Amino acid sequence: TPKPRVAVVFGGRNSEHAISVLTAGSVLGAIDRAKYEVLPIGITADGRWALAVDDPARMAIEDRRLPSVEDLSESDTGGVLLPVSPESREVVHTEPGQVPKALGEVDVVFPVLHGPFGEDGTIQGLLEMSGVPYVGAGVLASAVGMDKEYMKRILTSFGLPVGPYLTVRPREWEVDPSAVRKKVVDFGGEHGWPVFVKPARAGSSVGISKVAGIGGIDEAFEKARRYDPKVIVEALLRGREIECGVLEFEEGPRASVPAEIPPAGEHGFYDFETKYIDSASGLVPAPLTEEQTARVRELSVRAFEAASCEGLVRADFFLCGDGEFVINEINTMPGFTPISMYPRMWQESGVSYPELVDRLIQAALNRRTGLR
Ligand code: G1L
Repeated sequence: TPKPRVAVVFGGRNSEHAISVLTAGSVLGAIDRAKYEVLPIGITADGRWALAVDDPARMAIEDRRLPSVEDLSESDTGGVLLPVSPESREVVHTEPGQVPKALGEVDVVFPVLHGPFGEDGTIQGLLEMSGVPYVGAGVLASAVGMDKEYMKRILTSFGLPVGPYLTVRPREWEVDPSAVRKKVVDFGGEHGWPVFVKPARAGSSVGISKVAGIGGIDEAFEKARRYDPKVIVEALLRGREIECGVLEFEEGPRASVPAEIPPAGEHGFYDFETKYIDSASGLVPAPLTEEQTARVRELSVRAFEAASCEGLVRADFFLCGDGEFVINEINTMPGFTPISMYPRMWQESGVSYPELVDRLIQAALNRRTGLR
């Protein structure tokens, strides 16, 4: 029987292009070539889709230079790969090594894309239309994972503890900014200063401000609104930062050993570099009691279920002074190089990086052929 063709789609038009290429390099290096045929598909910074060289070594930082799809493309596909129905696959099937003309020519897609059009449900929708299974969260869970407001609403409705927050919709700010200022001041008065002002939907830590009082509100809103006109205000949660990975097994989702992120440096919050590059500082496993460990693992699996996740999710918590966990966010596309927290938590739980990649691909392949 022919090997399943796995398309690893990476790059894209976003500020985290290089992180995506680095991650795709790790994934490509870990996929079992005896079991799968691999198709690396890069999206250039200006949005062209291209078959990339299948050489993980060229997808690393070299001479302090970040990798980009531009330097890796073999041949353009001539635009976005079009969705085709599964039936037309026989007609258009491409030989190994050739440029595919449609997304339907692959058996499973492994998306490694950040931010808008990557982890927000849009590429997942394109893949649904193509009839191609893909690794990770579906349209709904991806969109929920991207929108801090709906993430909190859904987690809350499933009985999960979330921190205090305020949503400011686009028109509210546009029509009556002084009413919004008052709401934020009342919120700060009730939950304490500083508060965080964040774009409701943004891939990473961009557009976030720590606001100490009324004077900082306008600047923070202008900054957040550059990324999303919907803004969320959050209280500063004091507590230890604990993370936990959930992975889908044949029998259902399971939680990894949790990890602890030591208090952040100068930015005052867990910034982009810490998250994707410098995750080596995380403690795995987190020094927690047996009860705390059991609790955070249980909450993580419940968060996976609440958002209808598939494949995997990383759930991030604060362990507050009262001993209670508060869920800060879920991430359907967590940092995913071998030194990132999610793979490290699974490594410590007995699942190696290549095993993790294989499990995720298998879960995706089983999905369409099984019940869905
Ligand atoms: F496909 C998975 F496994 F679901 C998956 C895909 C992508 C997990 C994690 C990621 N991560 C990334 O793509 C990224 C961290 C490079 C950007 Cl969101």
